[in-house]
Amino acid sequence: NVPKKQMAQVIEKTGGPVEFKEIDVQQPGPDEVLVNIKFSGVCHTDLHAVNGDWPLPTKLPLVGGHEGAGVVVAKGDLVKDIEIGDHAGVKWINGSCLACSFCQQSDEPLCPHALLSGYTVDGTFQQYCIAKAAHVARLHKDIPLDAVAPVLCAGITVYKGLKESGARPGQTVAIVGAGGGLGSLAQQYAKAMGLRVIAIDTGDEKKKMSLEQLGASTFVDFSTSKNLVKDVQNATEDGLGPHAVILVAVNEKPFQQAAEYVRPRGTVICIGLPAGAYLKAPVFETVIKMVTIRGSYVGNRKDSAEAIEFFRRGLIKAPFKVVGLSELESVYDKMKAGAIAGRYVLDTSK
Ligand code: 8ID
Ligand code: ZN
Ligand code: ZN
Repeated sequence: NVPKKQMAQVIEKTGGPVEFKEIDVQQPGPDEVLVNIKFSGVCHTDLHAVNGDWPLPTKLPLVGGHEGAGVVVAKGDLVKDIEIGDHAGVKWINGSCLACSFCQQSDEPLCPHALLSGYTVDGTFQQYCIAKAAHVARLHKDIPLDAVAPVLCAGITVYKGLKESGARPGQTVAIVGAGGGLGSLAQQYAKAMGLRVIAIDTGDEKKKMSLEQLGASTFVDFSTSKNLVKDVQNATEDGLGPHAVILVAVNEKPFQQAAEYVRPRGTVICIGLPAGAYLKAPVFETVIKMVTIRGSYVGNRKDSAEAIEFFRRGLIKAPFKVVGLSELESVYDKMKAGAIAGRYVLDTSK
């Protein structure tokens, strides 16, 4: 018995504010499921959506959110492989056409018809959310729904980014923005993959979390370091720099520094999406060091399943704080201030 009405966080116009209010529960279409969202992570992407930071417009009015974990409560006639009562995750990729050349080669994030949760379709900052059945993440019932929520965007994205970097066990990866949502999970995935981690971020809380909880071997504070390039390179055994750099900061500056400290033959993976930012790298060093610079965008369904399986096996433990769905605005305020170590997760019952 699905209710007709529910609570949601809605923006009516770009720039906000978010309003906590009652809205209708929607019915799933033939190839869709309706998921009773129990917990949803808050990703910096949700704040970019409110602010209108990117050259891609959102739907309006908009229910944000794309790290939703919950229970399937209704499904369309065509949905055969997921049952009511099953646990499921609503991800950033809400659906894709499954027919274009990108979908055919399992690059669903590149599908020109991809639906984006909490951006081009309503997302997980509501109690009942619709997603295409083909794309919802299947969650074992032994997985806690609060802790897995951040894995559904942050986890999948950094797991994919680490794979794209080509870094191998025993090598060193620098994670830039290491204390945030994506960064804290990136440290744990990197560790689970047998990589050494240099964490780059700022402040004592993020430093302590990185070194004591997440397994970083070194923390470099970007706001107090006198020479960031040297400090990062000196954190590697031979002083030649990390084999890979994972950029998850929401700031243009590090996107212009990474190619300078990455190791010869190293790879820079761009994931963070600061508004209006440009990549910059010295041509001379990039050429003679044979540096690779590439973008990485969420992950496909297989990447998602793999990232969730790492979590289910107990390899990924990243700190998160739970507050009510009604408190989203205050989470955005902390996020704007860069004051969140790890992730906030919203409990949709509060
Ligand atoms: O698929 C993708 N490419 C994808 C998926 C999900 C999220 C991309 N993103 C993007 C988001 O849209 C956002 O732009 O990744 C970025 C990071 O998201 P997040 O982890 O959810 O943001 P956060 O929790 O606010 O963490 C950002 C961290 O960056 C640090 C901050 O201190 C914070 O801990 N940071 C900043 I701002 N400037 C820095 C700098 N110069 C920095 N860390 C190091 N050096
Ligand atoms: Zn996200
Ligand atoms: Zn497609």
